[in-house]
Amino acid sequence: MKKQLKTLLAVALSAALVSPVLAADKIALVVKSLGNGFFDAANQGAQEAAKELKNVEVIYTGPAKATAEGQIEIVNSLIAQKVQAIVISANDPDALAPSLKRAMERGIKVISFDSGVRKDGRMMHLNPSSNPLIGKKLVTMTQEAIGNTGEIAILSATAQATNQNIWIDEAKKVLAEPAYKGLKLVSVVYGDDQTDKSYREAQGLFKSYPNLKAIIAPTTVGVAAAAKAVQDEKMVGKIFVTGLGLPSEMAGHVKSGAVKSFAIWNPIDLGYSSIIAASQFISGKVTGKAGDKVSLGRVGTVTLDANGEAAMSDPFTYDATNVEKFAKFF
Ligand code: RAM
Repeated sequence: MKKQLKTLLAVALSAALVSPVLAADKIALVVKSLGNGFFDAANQGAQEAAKELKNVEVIYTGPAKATAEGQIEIVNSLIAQKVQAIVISANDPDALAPSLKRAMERGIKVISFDSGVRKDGRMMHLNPSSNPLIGKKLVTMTQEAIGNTGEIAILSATAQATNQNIWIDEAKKVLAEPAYKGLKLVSVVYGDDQTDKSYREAQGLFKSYPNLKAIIAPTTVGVAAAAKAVQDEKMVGKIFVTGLGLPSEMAGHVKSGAVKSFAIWNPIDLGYSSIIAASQFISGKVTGKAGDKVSLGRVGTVTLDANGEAAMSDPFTYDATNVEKFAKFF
């Protein structure tokens, strides 16, 4: 009896000692909005990273609409839940900073990915690709579709989106180069990463600019909606759509001729890498200072610059020759 009690006590004690160690680290993946195929693909990669890391649980969350207010509410509740890390694609570079700072003061590791938070609101930002390269790509794809002259418009996501605003600025720099002087940017409109609003904004552009030749949409939601509007309004061949899209959502639009080419990086790898990066902060391997080498697992390693940022690979271009093949993946 005594022996049995001893064994029982020993088991209970070791369970008590071991269980805190076994409790999984909670990493929240906070996206701009739910229902966006791009973020669903990123989450697929994030869950893959969780499996690989073993003792990690990824909580996929985001507001219904792409607003900073919705994300702030979520961040506040994640602080209360005492997650170990927050990985966020921000709807605004500044508005999220105060609540994310509070999270960091409480010991939560914060990194941004895809769409950044300003430097004091996170420990690292992971760009999917080089921003100047994305700006250049958007313009060269437009030129390949319509030639050297014509009116063009941009259909973006939300007006405060960090990533789209940087890419638009980079595209404008390229458009200012002599080689592109025939491409006239007539308007920038915002579909807020909502399909119906993006569709209506595209229709608005057709009406306001009868000579419009191209729409550049640096958002997966906007580019698919604009291409559908071109098809529905029988504008195929008159107005071309290009931008950043998912092969799975764009294959039909390439087939219809509304889109000649578009680009994107691998969103699964982006989600995977962001979670692996966050785990490096949780374990204390990196702190986010310039020169830190952050492992992205099977994707490689990146080095943080003076701004605490790093970029992954070049965007990949899709057209009629390869879009079907990749549509299976994302
Ligand atoms: C949309 C989102 C996301 C962006 C992609 C290209 O899904 O706005 O932030 O990276 O498009």
